Amino acid sequence: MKFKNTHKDSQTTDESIYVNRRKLIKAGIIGSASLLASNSMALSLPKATENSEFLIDELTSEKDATTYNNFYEFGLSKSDPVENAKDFKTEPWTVEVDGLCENKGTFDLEKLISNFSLEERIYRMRCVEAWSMVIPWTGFKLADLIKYCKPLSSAKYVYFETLYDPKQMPGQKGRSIPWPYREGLRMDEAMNELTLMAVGMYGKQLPNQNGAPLRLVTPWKYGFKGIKSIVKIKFLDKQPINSWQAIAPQEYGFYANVNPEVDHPRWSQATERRITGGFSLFNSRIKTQMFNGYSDYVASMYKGMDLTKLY
Ligand SMILES: Nc1nc2c(c(=O)[nH]1)N[C@H]1C(S)=C(S)[C@@H](COP(=O)(O)O)O[C@H]1N2
Ligand SMILES: [Mo]
Repeated sequence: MKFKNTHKDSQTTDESIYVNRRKLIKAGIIGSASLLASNSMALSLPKATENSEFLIDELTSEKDATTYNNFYEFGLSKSDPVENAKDFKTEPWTVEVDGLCENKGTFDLEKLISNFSLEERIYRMRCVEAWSMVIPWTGFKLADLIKYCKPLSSAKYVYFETLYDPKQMPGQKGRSIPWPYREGLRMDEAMNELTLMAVGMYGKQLPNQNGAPLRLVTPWKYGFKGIKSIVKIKFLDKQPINSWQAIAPQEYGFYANVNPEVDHPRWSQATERRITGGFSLFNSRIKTQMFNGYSDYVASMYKGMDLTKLY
């Protein structure tokens, strides 16, 4: 897949420091880079400012972020996806848009992406299993895709599905999850400026094990909301049920907002093990923040909701 160059800046910088557009910078959501259109994909990043007040947490090493994965379609252990997704075919790729919208159809991903501007953003990512990473994603805003689809006013939720192809995805031969993997967002969550459709990470095309060629990124929610290898997007008037909710509704809800005050029935969510890289895989335990530290961007969407019930 080729990416369109959507950004004027074209300086490169060290991976550990990035500076971004003013607004997102404030929340430590850094990024705004571009991918250059060329035969071999290349990424250009805005130049970082030394001693910037905007520096955020240390990035997780690319190696850890791409070899320690949950992607049950390729196996249940964290080391399975990198092994078993090697030959996964992500080109050509189509995305079906269906449900309560005007612009329905089956779209070629490469053409679809050319309608949107790509940017790079560094997000803290928190898995429900209480480990976390800091990852530089490249993607476009889901809001842009939604506008492109022209949803009807009756559309209240956006629903996503992963590819179902047991020949390529050996995990789908088992019944660990009701396949295909399913997720959903309320329309305001989907339109939130933090919500990205990622096509790359660490300045490169998404590796298969991280959800190539297109996956969802919602950094204020637990990792399982970040549905990978998306083939279908549907606009609904009713709240869908996601895969983990279907398996264990007492453990996994629809919202899946990171919340240190609401424990998982089997473990605490108050702290997390931050994976940065270096000598040991889990090198520090830190306090988990409400909405994973993104309250300024998302808390208003949940005003008046009982988050202990609507977890
Ligand atoms: N289709 C699909 N998407 C998925 C999963 C999965 O098993 N299948 N696992 C989820 C979970 S639990 C996590 S923590 C993230 C991990 O994303 P990463 O590999 O980029 O860290 O993917 C999410 N998306
Ligand atoms: Mo997860």
